[in-house]
Amino acid sequence: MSQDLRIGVVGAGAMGADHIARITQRISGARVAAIIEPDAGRAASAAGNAPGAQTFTRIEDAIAADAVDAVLIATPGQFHLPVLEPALAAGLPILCEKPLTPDSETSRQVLELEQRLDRPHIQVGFMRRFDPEYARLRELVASGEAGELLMVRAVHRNPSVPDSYSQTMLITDSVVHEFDVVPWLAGSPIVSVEVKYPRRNDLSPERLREPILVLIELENGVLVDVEMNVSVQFGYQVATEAVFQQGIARIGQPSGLHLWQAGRVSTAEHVSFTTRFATAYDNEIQRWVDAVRDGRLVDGPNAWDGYLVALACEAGVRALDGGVQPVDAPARPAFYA
Ligand code: ISE
Repeated sequence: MSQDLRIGVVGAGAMGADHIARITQRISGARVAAIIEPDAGRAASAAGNAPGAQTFTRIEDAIAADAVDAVLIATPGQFHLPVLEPALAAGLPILCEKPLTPDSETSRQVLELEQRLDRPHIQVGFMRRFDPEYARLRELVASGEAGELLMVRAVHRNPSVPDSYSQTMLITDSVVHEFDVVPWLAGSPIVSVEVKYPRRNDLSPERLREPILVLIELENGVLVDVEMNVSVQFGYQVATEAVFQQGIARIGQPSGLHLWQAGRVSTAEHVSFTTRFATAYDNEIQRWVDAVRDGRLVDGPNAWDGYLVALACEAGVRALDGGVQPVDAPARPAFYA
């Protein structure tokens, strides 16, 4: 492909606007050709960051106008299916922000539609796989340099959450990332999920019972504990400690500048995932664009990975009410190997 890839970005909320600015300013080989957003104000303000982009209110219209070569879906999860269906029917490559869809049944429908095409067309936006520290940790696990991986201790801390954030979103909007990245790091699928409740943070919004401790068991016996905490107040922190036979590896904590000054040591910390994972998002989008341009279409988590995460989320939501909840995943079809 000699011309820039023409991307249609669907949804110009916070994440969509961030991707529009990223594609325009930092990604090579692609441009935002269309912004698909029903809210005219949002569309206009995002278009300010995408010179030459057309605006549409429906993906079908952008496809009919032959305005796009590929689609980046950045709407909330419940709006993904109505965009995935026409984009797949048009045979367009897709980068779909997490989650693929909000439940395993609709994710399965997406898999069926995608398998009518010659090869996978959907990449799912689990950006942590593109974070350099996570990538390094994965290499360490795979190399065996520190021996076998035994357990993983993870923290996932948000300063606060919006009013729309509900109890189940602790799992479906937040731990969803660990459900993708942990099996990828450890090279083994999730077999069960359990949730424990420590003392509640009185500073949490009244509707939330949190923090929570999520225990994830992998098929290879590795046990993962995730502190999911969305009222931590001080900043945004995603960190992992991996315990090996012969060593300990830690990533993500702290993630900012260390400053020794005036008799104090201080470290800057992120306050949002958009800055904490800025490099990961840049890498993710550049690698997707490169893959689409050279015909591979996907370079990262695919729709089957998105489906596995949907199954884990359903177990996680059940686990909010107690018990060890199994995750029964079917074998990966050859189409998604
Ligand atoms: C948000 O939607 C994200 O995807 C962030 O990565 C995560 O840390 C946060 O908890 C979610 O609400």
